[in-house]
Order: sequence, then C-alpha cells, then structure tokens
Amino acid sequence: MIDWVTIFSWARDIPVLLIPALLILYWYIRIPGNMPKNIPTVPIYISLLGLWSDMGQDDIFDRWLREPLEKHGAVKIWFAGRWNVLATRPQFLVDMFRQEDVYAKAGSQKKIPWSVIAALVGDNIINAHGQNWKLYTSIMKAGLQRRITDSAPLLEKSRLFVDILVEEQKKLGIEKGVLVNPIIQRWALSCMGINFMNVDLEALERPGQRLEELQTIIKKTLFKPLFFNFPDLDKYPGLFRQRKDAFAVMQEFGDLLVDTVRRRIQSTDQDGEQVVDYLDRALKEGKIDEEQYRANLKVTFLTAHENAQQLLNSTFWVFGSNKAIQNKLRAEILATDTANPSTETINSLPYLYSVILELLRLYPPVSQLINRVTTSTCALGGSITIPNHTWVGWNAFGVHTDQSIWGPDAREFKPERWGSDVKSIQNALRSKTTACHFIAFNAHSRKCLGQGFAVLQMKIVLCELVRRLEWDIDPGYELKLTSGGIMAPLGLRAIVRERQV
Ligand code: HEM
Ligand SMILES: *[C@@H]1O[C@H](CO)[C@@H](O)[C@H](O)[C@H]1NC(C)=O
Ligand SMILES: CC(=O)N[C@H]1CO[C@H](CO)[C@@H](O)[C@@H]1O
Repeated sequence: MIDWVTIFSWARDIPVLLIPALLILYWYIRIPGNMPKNIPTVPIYISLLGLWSDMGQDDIFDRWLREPLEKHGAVKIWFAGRWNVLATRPQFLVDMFRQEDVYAKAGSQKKIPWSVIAALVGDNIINAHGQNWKLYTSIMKAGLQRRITDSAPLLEKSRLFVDILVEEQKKLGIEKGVLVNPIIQRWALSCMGINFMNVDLEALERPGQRLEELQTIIKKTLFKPLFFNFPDLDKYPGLFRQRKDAFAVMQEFGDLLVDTVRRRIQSTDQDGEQVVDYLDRALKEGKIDEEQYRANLKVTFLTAHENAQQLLNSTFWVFGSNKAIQNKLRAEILATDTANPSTETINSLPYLYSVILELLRLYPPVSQLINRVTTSTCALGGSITIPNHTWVGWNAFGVHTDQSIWGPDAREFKPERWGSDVKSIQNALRSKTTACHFIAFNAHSRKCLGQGFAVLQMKIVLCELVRRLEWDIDPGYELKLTSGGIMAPLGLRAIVRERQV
C-alpha cells in the first residue's frame, strides 16, 4: 500500500530543500553588480557547453562570441568558477599588457590555489607577479633565450620523428593514415629535453616511458569539463575519487621530473647554460626554495613542449589539406640543396618563416587565457570600468580572425600577408605584436621568452618533414578542434609518403 503520509511530508520538504539549493546556485553564478555594464554578457550555458557538447572552440567562438566581441571589444564571461572580462579589441589589449601593475598576472595559484591545476604549476615565471616574477626571470631568462647556433641536435630529433612516421605508415599500408599526435608529443618532449633540461629524454627512441605517459594523462585530467568549469569541486578530493587520483598524478610528475634532471650527468653541468642548470644553481645558492624550483622546472617542461606539440598537430592538418602550400614550401627548402641546413640557412628562408607565423595566427596554441587580476578599479581602454580584484583575459583566435583587423581574407591561410623577405616579415611581426594584432606569444612586458626557440624548432622540423615526405589527410578524417584549453585538431590522421631524395 502507498504510504501517502510519508509522500506528503516528503513533498512538503521539497521546497524547503530546493529553495536553499537554488539560492546557493543563484549566489554562485550571479553576475556581481559592479561588473561593467557597457559590455555584453555571454550566457553562462555557453561556457558550460563542454559539459554536454563536443563542439570545437572555433565553432563555439563563431556562434556565440565573435559578434559581441567584435562589436564591443570585450565581454563578461563565466570561466573557472567566476565572472571575468574577456577582451579582443587591440586597443584594450595594449592597455592591459602595458599596465602590468594594474592588470597583474595571477594564475591558478592565486585564483584557485586548492585546485589540481594549481598543484601542477605552482607559482612560476609565467603566472607570478612583481618581485617573484623578477626573481624567476633574473634566474631563467638567459637559459630561455640561449642562442642556438648549431642546428644538428634538433635536426637529428626531427629526422628520427620522420623515420617513425614512415615506419608507422608502412605498418598501416597505404590507405589508412598515421595517428600523428602521439608521435608529435614524443618529438616535442625530446626537443624540450635537450634544450631546457640538459637531458636527452629519448622519447622518440624509447616510447612509452612514464614521463611521456604522464603528459597524456595530465592533459586529459586538466581539461575535464566539470572540474574545469567548477574548480571549487577540487576542494573535495574525498568526494571525487578521480580528483584524488589527479592530485597524485601531479605529484608523481613533479617527483619524476626532479629525479630525472638530478640523474643527468653532474660533471658537465657545473656551468651549464640551460634553464635547468640556472635553476639548480639558484636553488643551491638559496635564491629560491625547493617549491619554487619545482614549480619553475615543471612549467618549463610543460610550456616548452606543449605549444609546439599542438602547433605541429595543426601543421599536419593545414599542409595535408592544402597541397599548394606544402609544394611551395618544399620548393623553397629543396632550393637550399642540403639535407643539413645550418641555422643561418634556415633563418634565411622567408616562406618557411611566414608559414609558421600564419600557422600561429590561425591556430594559436594558447588561444584564450584569463590569468590577470585588476589591482584597483580601472578603466580598460578608458571606457570599460572594471572593479578591483576582477579577472581579465584575452582570446587570440578572436583577434587573429577579426576581419576589421586582418582584412576580409582574415580566415584564409595566406603566408604571403607577412611579407616576401625575412626583413619585412620580421618587421611585420614586430609591429603587429606591438599593436596587439598578433598575440600568439602575448605582447609587451610579459611576452613569451621561448619565442625564438619555438620558431627555430618549427623551422627545423618543417625542413625535414617536407624534404622527405608528402602527406594527405586521411579521407576518413574530419577536422575537429579541441573544445577548450589548448587549440589543436583532435585525433588527426595523415597518410604520409616518402619522397625519393
Ligand atoms: C609555439 C610555441 C609557443 C607559444 C605559442 C607560446 C605562447 C606563450 C604565451 C601566449 C605566453 C603568455 C602567457 C601569459 O600571458 O600568461 C607565453 C609566455 C611564456 N612562454 Fe611561451 N610559447 C611557446 C613556446 C615557449 C617555449 C618553447 C618556452 C620555453 C620554455 C616558452 C616559455 C615561456 C615563458 C617563460 C613565458 C612567460 C614569460 C613572462 O611572463 O615573463 N614558451 N608563451
Ligand atoms: C584590491 O583588492 C585586493 C584584494 O581584495 C586588496 O588587497 C587591495 O587592497 C584592493 N586595492 C584597492 C586599491 O582597493
Ligand atoms: C588536440 C589534440 O588532439 N592534440 C593532441 C596532439 O598530440 C598529443 C599527443 O598525442 C595529444 O596528447 C594531444 O591531445
């Protein structure tokens, strides 16, 4: 028999339970009253799309963000558990990037210090502000910007990378494409190791090492939509088993990395000039503590391989689907008539250079970042009044594909727009960066310190790739970009053929 009495008393309790729950939810997602009124709000469900849809971030942008951003230059947007101001108008960005003290860097270590991502990155050269940033820069800058004169070590890793692609294709026959992403990750880890950690990780030579495996796990863990949108949930690892595991993975990565660099040959690095050597000495001299040492080591490891990895993922897509560009680049590279180009030769090729800048423009690996906080009430670009202690950020994909900035062909891949000789390309890069028309590496005081290395490394791998291979996109592959976080194609397959050289 139905127990009506119980049901009624239970039903009576529903509002009693529901009202506080709704109030809490309302309080949690409400837009603070002092947020700027003269810019539109992106509805919260768009920020939460990742929870139920697998739309790529280019589609999400085109559908919901492009119009308000191009019209108003900035929007209010929900991200990582709070309301933020996101800007794309160059004039606003110049203002933001120039006034370091007003729009202060504040990464997850400040915003969500209890979170998994904060456990991963800590307080480091990228997200620190003020004295700490100055300290880290004074220690690491020389290592980050070390001039690379010999192309041979990077060329050797790129050669191995191409060998592996060819081998994998042989195993698959000629109809199915190679899954390029995992091989790219091994290439990127190897290049990072020999240039910043003073250690050859042999990620290409010996696949499946734990340090490599952890990278795949970390990337998956960080961008779990639920925790990405509601980082407050990270406060309860007891409730969420997978978050407990996530914290353990971050710890394991740090321990393993420190262990790996400590085991490198000690005799040669007394006066080593790589980032790890400078960090070692700073730790020994007591300039930084163990925690700061680990945070900066980890962030160098991550940032120095991850962005290049994503950019090369995108490169396979662009060249595979645009043979004319692939062929034009090949012609320029073959005209050098050498399999072992020096850095001078590599740096003298204008098309190669402009192709890489165009890749960075249309597929900026760091496509959106909200990691600055206002330190007082301020007027962004003189017109948008933002309250103190509000998070602000930028979207590079939006800036780079705005037709009012880049012209009606903004969405087309046209390397020629950068110029036809190295000098004019350099000038274009400089002026477009200063004006914040191009922000793949950010701009002004906090711009990327690894830019020189990143571009050289891409030039070298492209030389080797197009010299030895031709490739097409697997006909069964349909382009889909990642839905959040770093921007790149998902699960790309390419059919590669070795050229007769
Ligand atoms: C294609 C490759 C790369 C891209 C697209 C890229 C992009 C960026 C961006 C957008 C920022 C600004 C981040 C922010 O505003 O918080 C940045 C900063 C930084 N990048 Fe890169 N990066 C790349 C490669 C590298 C490499 C290879 C290194 C070497 C370790 C590196 C080291 C750094 C450092 C240290 C900063 C912080 C600079 C500062 O705040 O003073 N990057 N990068
Ligand atoms: C801005 O907010 C921060 C954090 O709440 C506070 O420490 C700081 O004093 C405020 N600055 C001003 C100028 O009110
Ligand atoms: C977006 C995407 O698929 N990127 C991939 C590039 O390759 C690495 C290595 O396998 C993957 O981890 C990334 O997810």
